[in-house]
Amino acid sequence: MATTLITGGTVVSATGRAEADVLIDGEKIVAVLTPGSELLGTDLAASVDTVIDATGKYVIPGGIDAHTHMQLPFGGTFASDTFETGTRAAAWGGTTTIIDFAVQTYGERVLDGLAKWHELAAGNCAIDYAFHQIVGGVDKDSLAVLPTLIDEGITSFKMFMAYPGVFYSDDAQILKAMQVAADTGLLPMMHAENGPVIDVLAEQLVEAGKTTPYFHGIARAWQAEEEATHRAIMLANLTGAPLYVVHVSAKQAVAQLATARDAGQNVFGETCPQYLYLSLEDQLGASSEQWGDFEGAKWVCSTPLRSREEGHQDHMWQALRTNDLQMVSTDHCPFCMKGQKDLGIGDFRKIPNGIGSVEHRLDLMYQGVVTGELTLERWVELTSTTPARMFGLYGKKGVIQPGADGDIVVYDPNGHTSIGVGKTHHMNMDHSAWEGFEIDGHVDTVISRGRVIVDDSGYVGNKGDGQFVKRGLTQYLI
Ligand code: DUC
Ligand code: ZN
Ligand code: ZN
Repeated sequence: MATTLITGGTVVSATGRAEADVLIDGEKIVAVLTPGSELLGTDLAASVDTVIDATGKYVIPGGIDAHTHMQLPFGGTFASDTFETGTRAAAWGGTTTIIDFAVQTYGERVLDGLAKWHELAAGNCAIDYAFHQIVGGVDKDSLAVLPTLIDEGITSFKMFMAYPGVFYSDDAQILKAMQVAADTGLLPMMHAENGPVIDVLAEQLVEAGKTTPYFHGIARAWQAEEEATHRAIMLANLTGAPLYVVHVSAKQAVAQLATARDAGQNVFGETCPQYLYLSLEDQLGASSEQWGDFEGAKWVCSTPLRSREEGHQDHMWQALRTNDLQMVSTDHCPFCMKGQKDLGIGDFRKIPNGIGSVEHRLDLMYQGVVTGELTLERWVELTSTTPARMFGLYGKKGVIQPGADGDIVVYDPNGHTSIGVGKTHHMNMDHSAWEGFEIDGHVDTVISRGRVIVDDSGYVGNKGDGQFVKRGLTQYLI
């Protein structure tokens, strides 16, 4: 088994940092050593297969992106990253595990949807992967099958309060599924937006001739997010189930989560880089020579980008500091402008919803360290350690300690990353939602289960290196 020693770096965890050398044997971390330690011999470097010099750099646990949608069927098309292209892009950006959403569409059986997802991913991934289950039809069959998912290593499932006629669940369905969660330990995840209300507002806007991407953000008002978040919290409270709210973007929704958490309820929230950096005014309202006022379609996602004037972005950063929000995932759901997003020219309701970010999450969040929004430790906690604990991977993933997988990123705080098509961009999309973003740091080396998959020469891994990981129950409950 090959051995690798990472020397001279600063190992950063969720709780602190220290100068330390990390020894990997085969796929596992076997030692974290004080520099100069002779515990394993007087010249350890001479006895290992590979030495990685991390002097002046941070050594962090590989990123875990707990919210991706490779190949998601949506809006009459499919998310443009396959498991192959999407996980390779993730690797470039220092993410060594994704948790993707297996999809049960309405009328389909959950286990058939899950089998399809295994088929799509198996043998194609550059990094390890796990699944949540989307339940697009809460019915007798899906309620009966949900508990059996735990043995499959799928310990969380997502429901939608939005998208009537597509993935939507009504309150009665949500209540029943949450009862199952309360009984079994499954973690329900919620897309919390009041879909029926949004659909009426969207229809009224389009009828009034307000059809550009900007109005996607107007139709998906923060009140619809706050109301649904509150309702989901109440249903969880009633049933005793925990609750994880995905892609929180409205400050009022954060307040709902914070109130419930202060009262001792097991509710959690993630946000995404787009809700920290981008806005209704600047992106959804953008125009360009190529696309005119359809330019904003690049940033059509749901929940939507919120108004900067209303202060949502600053509030999201604050909530990450105070742990009112616990994690940052991407909701990676890429669509090209040509042939996909352009389906919605003349009617924003037909724009496939989603932004591609899986490659850039670690960098974008590191920039928050540079600008003073986050500490280094909180960066690691938000992007790796809490995702591992939240979704039953901790110990194997999310931490640099003996026994854990050798999933490690060497990050250079003196490096630089320019994001954009033709620069740093490996996702299968014809544009970047992050074009022009400059990061004062750089992913230098990425190691996945002991194997270097990204180094100075670029991506050096192979399709199929990544394995399916069975997850345990959440390790994050109060
Ligand atoms: N939101 C998105 O932006 N895309 C896919 C599904 C979702 O909930
Ligand atoms: Zn969603
Ligand atoms: Zn999503």
